[in-house]
Order: sequence, then C-alpha cells, then structure tokens
Amino acid sequence: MSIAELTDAEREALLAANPDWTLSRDGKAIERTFKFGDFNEAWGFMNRVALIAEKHDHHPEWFNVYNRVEITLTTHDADGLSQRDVDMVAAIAALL
Ligand code: HBI
Repeated sequence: MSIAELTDAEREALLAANPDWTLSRDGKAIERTFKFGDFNEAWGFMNRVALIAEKHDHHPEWFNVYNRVEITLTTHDADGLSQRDVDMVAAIAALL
C-alpha cells in the first residue's frame, strides 16, 4: 500500500511544532527520547502507545531500558514521513 510522503514544507512544520522530536540522519523518520520515574511508568506509557498504534495501524520502532523509551516514527509504506506519523506525534503528546 503506497502512502503519500510529507512535503518538505509539511515536514518542516511538523518539526517546528514538535521541538522535542528530531529528524533522523536520513530524513525519513523522527525520533524522541522519553524519561520516566521508573520502569513501571515507562512500561505503562509503552502500553498506551501500543494501543494507539493498533488503533492507527501505525507502529513505532522503539527501544526501552528501565525508565527510558526511545521512539522512532516513520512510514515504511511511504519510505519516509507521512500524515500517519503526524497523527501519532499528536496522539503520543496527548498521553503526557
Ligand atoms: N507502521 N510505522 C509503520 N509504517 C507502516 O507503513 C505501517 C505500519 N503499521 C502497519 C502497516 N503499515 C500496514 O498498514 C501495512 O503493513 C499493510
């Protein structure tokens, strides 16, 4: 399934509106690190993100160690960033 990639302007707008996220080296993804009080809080956050990902049919690439969660968002079907990533950034922000 091919999905439209964000335009350069849309990508810039996404980054400007969400300064906690940074663009990956290849420009095809955005990344953010979250720090929580302990593993329990981190895992609870990951569980909520997982449910959102299922609802959006859009899944993060992520890493967790203890209280740290690193999330990378990209759209494999677009080989870059798409509106699905924009929507996930907003949905994740609403969890914090
Ligand atoms: N998640 N990040 C990401 N990117 C995708 O392209 C994607 C996904 N989750 C499910 C999904 N695509 C399916 O729609 C396709 O594999 C059919």
